[in-house]
Amino acid sequence: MRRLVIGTTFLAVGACAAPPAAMGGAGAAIADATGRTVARAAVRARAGGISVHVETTGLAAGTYGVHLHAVGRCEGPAFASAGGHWNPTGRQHGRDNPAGAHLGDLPNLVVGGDGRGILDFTVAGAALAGGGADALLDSDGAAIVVHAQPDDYRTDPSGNSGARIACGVLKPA
Ligand SMILES: [Cu+2]
Ligand SMILES: [Zn+2]
Repeated sequence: MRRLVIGTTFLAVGACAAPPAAMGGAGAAIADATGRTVARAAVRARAGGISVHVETTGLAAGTYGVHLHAVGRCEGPAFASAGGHWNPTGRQHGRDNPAGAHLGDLPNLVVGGDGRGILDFTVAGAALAGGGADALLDSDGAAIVVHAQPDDYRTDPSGNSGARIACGVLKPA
């Protein structure tokens, strides 16, 4: 029932404001289990895929696995509610896995000693919206999740990237 109401709100906003822009991009504030925003993400539709930009100013120096997850719900502290990696093509995890990769697999986010890190990646062959079941923003939405450890780009289903430490729901922007 709650999701139905949210969906109606999005429709209303799209109808009154700018539908093309709403279909072309999405954004997320990525928050840790305490609710503190540690990173922001922007996703854009582009020819032949979607581009993902993640920027952090609030994580400890290190290397973190980051993925697009299949469900737009972030309930801490474990963020299991975001589901598995976004995987509309039915592959295994990781670009170095012969049976990979998930469309939601992204490169690791590297954070320097100043707490800053940027990730830019284009997911080829992916769709942002458009109503299809294989679009990222489908009926149950999508989330972007930061993990405690680096992704090894190979181990199914999550690259041995450890606990989910932060999560953001992607919303049309
Ligand atoms: Cu993940
Ligand atoms: Zn994956």
